[in-house]
Amino acid sequence: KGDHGGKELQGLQSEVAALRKQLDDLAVTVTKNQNAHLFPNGRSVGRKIFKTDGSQGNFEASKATCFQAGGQLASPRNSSENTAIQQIIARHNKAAYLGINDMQSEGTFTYLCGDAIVYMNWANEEPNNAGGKEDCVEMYLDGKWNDRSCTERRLIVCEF
Ligand code: 293
Ligand code: CA
Repeated sequence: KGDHGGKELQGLQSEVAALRKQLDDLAVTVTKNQNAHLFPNGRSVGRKIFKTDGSQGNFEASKATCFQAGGQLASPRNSSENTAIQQIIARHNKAAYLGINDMQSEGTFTYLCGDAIVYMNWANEEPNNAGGKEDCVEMYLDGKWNDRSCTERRLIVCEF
């Protein structure tokens, strides 16, 4: 057999080196594309991406728009995600609905999947269910939350 095995090892080693180079190139390309598509209306937090298309709609329209885009309404699960959404809406000077509501059970706020919320950032005295008809949640420009009627017109911010 001689050094047949040695040649095979050499071949594999150069193949691994070539793949490593391809992976490095791919990482550069992905980062560049990420930066391009986040500019200027998106933000990334960990593996989550928040983005607006600049359009507006009521809660159901906003929810549908995000779903059709392959995402869902922005649903902040911690303060970093909340800040990312806040930066987007501040830039557009317009509050946005979150993917959170208490339609199912008054006073119990859940994500669209039905799970109870794990993070909240209510404004003072909220949620107050004003007029007995505030089942949706909007984020103000300062990042604080207010329960609100689902029929207002708000900036559409999705997460992916
Ligand atoms: C009431 C009292 C206000 C508050 C408002 C919102 C409506 O009008 O202080 O800002 O409700 O909670 O969603
Ligand atoms: Ca309210």
